[in-house]
Amino acid sequence: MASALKNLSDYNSDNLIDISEKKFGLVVAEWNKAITDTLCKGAYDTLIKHGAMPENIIRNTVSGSFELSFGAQLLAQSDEIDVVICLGVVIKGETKHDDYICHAVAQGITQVSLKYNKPVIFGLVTTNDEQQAWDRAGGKHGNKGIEAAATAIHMLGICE
Ligand code: RBF
Repeated sequence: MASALKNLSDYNSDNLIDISEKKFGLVVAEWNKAITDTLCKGAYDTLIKHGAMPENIIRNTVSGSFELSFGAQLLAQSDEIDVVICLGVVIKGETKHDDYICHAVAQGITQVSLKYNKPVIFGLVTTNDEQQAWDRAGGKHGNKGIEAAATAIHMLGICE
């Protein structure tokens, strides 16, 4: 569903589990860094707001979104990590690179999630242009980093 129709940044924060002892892995792509940093801040602040300890949040960077799956695997394979959040921004260009990257990330992080039996959250913003990406990184369509963190907390509740 398009984020213009479904903006989860105002998620319902009732009945969230205690996450003070949960360990979070953030994997953040450096392509479109200004935007991914904003997504990351949204995710980090949301985890802290709901009781996560700063020392329980590990942030790793990867070069581009294509590398998110590998970055997720490095974190997910650790017994120390309960949930991984992947954040990237893929902007359409003149060629089909965006299709290949997005499909690879969707498949890759699904595989990691199933292999390590822990949630790996798909926080990939895929847009036609940079403005649409900013609209989803603190703009008129919310911040997908906030939503990714809220999804991570929700999934941890399901895993308990
Ligand atoms: N990575 C992103 O995270 N977002 C992009 O919009 C993006 N565009 C790319 C466009 C082209 C033509 C190429 C070759 C790479 C792009 N990448 C992008 C980087 C990609 O995710 C990956 O880091 C590199 O392809 C190295 O494996």
